[in-house]
Amino acid sequence: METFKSMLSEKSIEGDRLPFLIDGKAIRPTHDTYFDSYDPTTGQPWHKIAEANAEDVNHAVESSLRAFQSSQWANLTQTQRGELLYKLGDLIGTHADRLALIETRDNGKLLKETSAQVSYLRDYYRYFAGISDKIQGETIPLNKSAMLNYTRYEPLGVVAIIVPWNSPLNTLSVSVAPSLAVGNTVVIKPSEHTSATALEFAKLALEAGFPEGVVNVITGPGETTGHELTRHPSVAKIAFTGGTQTGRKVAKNAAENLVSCNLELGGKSPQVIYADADFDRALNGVVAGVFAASGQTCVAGSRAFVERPIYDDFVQALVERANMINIGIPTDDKTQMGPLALKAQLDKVTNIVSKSVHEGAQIVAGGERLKSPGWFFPPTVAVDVNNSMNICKEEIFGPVVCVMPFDNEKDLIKMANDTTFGLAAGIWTRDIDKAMRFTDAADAGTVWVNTYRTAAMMSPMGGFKDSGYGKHNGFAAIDEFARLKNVVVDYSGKTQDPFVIKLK
Ligand code: TXE
Repeated sequence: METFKSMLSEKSIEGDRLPFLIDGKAIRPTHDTYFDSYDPTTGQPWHKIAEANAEDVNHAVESSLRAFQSSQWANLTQTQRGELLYKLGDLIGTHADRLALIETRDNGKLLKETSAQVSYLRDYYRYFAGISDKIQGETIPLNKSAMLNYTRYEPLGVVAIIVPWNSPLNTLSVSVAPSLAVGNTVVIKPSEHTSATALEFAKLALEAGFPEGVVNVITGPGETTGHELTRHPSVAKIAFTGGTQTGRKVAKNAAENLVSCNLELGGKSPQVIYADADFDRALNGVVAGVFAASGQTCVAGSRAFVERPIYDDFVQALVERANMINIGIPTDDKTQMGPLALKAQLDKVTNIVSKSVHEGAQIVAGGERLKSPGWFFPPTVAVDVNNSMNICKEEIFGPVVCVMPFDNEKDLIKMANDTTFGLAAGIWTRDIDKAMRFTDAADAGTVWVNTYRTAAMMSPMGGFKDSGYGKHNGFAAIDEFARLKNVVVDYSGKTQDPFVIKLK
């Protein structure tokens, strides 16, 4: 505990209490209310988080609005904004070990995974640093003479960013980086379960030179703090990552204020394995897709469809691999799967798996929580399942894969798309025709061929159907976090008939 305490910098910490970061200052909650944040590896609390009420939320949003309107921020050139983003990326790189360790302590993810994510973030900010002075509209010729018609991108204002507990720094960054590149300011509300790194991040933003108030962080539960933030009238845009039911509530608040939101919600993604696939690579891809991060990724490939001729062999090999996975302390380099991040998550996974047995599923690997301290659930393989069973319908967000056989392409596509979600899909085959037909037919925002979970800051990412709407990454993210204005200039010097539209 001590080592971790000292890793959270002294300025933001009062004992083990983490206040908000608003206007560049550590701010205590109005009613001095704090709640416990737990370490999933031990199941014990390790620090306290400040709980923001409506007044605190208002304070944060108004501070970000002032920053948005301040000349200190609004008058920066695009290149200067890019320089700040680049500096932020550098600082993330410098503090990578510390950030990764805090995140691991907070959500139980493997240290090697959080370390890789933080290194990626350094490059992520550099990428948007590069984009910031390349955000440009276009000149669009009109079929009319002596007219100039062009578009320009403008910042929106205050962007509210609400993120979940599975990859806090990563999920906040996919909205923060493009928001700042465009010239918005942000109020971040991390998950109440994993708030520590967002606060550390905001301090690095200050150190990088972002003016006070450009990056504010408030903390607290979703139903109160998150709700107040999403209904605040000065919020111009909401970027939400989390569960589908919460996404609906957020979208309702956005609709009430007529602001746009983007929703990165859950998934129940299919992984397809044809008999002609490279067996070992496909097996590895299925393992990586659903057991990495203990299955707590939005793109988890939680339904595997295996072509009948190799179905039995594939299930057997998958069970062997699942049983070999090294479960343990997330900071140990040999560990391959750590705990689940929350006790509620452990209960959810346990319940769904045990209920599936009553519905006729067979659990051929894992299936029950480990009898050790902490919230560990083993890699679990379910067979004799179908898409009408809850285990195949609900996003489990744990290390559980349902494996189903298929006999032909038509059935496969029907089964793969038979889900309310549409985030990602994967296919393993050596037949390019089959692969391409599947990429066309898959009802998913991202389709991977002979790879899985390959994310990149250049690739637009975001789901369809109950997986939400809007895109992160690449230039697509600029469209999400900017408004596009069209300007039409008539330089003919002529006066038109006011009652007839100009045709030429
Ligand atoms: O997510 P929530 P939870 C899925 C996963 C998981 C389920 C629930 O299946 O089991 O969602 O997880 C804030 N207004 N995913 O309960 O509740 C909340 O404080 C505004 C998938 O943790 O959606 C947190 O900051 N905000 C997912 C964030 O929303 C509200 C990742 C996410 O919390 C709010 C996480 C409200 N009314 C869970 N209620 C993915 N796709 O990556 C909550 N929040």
